[in-house]
Parts: sequence; C-alpha cells; structure tokens
Amino acid sequence: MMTAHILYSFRRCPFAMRERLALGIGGVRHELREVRLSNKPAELLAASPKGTVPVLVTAEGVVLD
Ligand SMILES: N[C@@H](CCC(=O)N[C@@H](CS)C(=O)NCC(=O)O)C(=O)O
Repeated sequence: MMTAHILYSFRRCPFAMRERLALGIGGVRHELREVRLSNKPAELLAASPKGTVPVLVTAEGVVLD
C-alpha cells in the first residue's frame, strides 16, 4: 500500500487553509496532521526546519514548504 501524502497544518492559518482547500478541490487524498505552533512536532521540524505551516510531505518524500 502506498504511503499517503502528509499535510502539516494549523487550523487558523490562512496559508494552511488555502492548502487544505487546494488539496480538497483537487481531490488529493492526504493525511491531515494538525499541529500546535507552540509545540511543533519533531517530524515537522525534521521535514522543514523553518517550522512554518503548511508543509506537505508527499508520498514520495518530497517536501513542499
Ligand atoms: N507562506 C509562508 C508563511 C507561512 C506562515 O507564516 N505560517 C505561520 C502560521 S499562519 C507559521 O507557521 N508560523 C510559525 C509560528 O508561528 O511559529 C510559508 O509557507 O513559508
């Protein structure tokens, strides 16, 4: 089974809202990982050290931040 794309997001972030909308309209299946900006998960920082959302990690491992 193929690993899903992973979207790191923050609910009230306007950039993340646009990303969620774009993926939704495009029908791109993904796993949504809501983060707390005050306590960013290590896997988000490992993927994107600048520590902002949204960050999309594709199933192929490409990081779009
Ligand atoms: N569009 C820019 C900015 C994204 C951005 O600034 N997101 C805010 C939330 S709306 C953020 O993650 N801030 C980090 C923080 O508050 O620690 C990017 O994706 O690099």
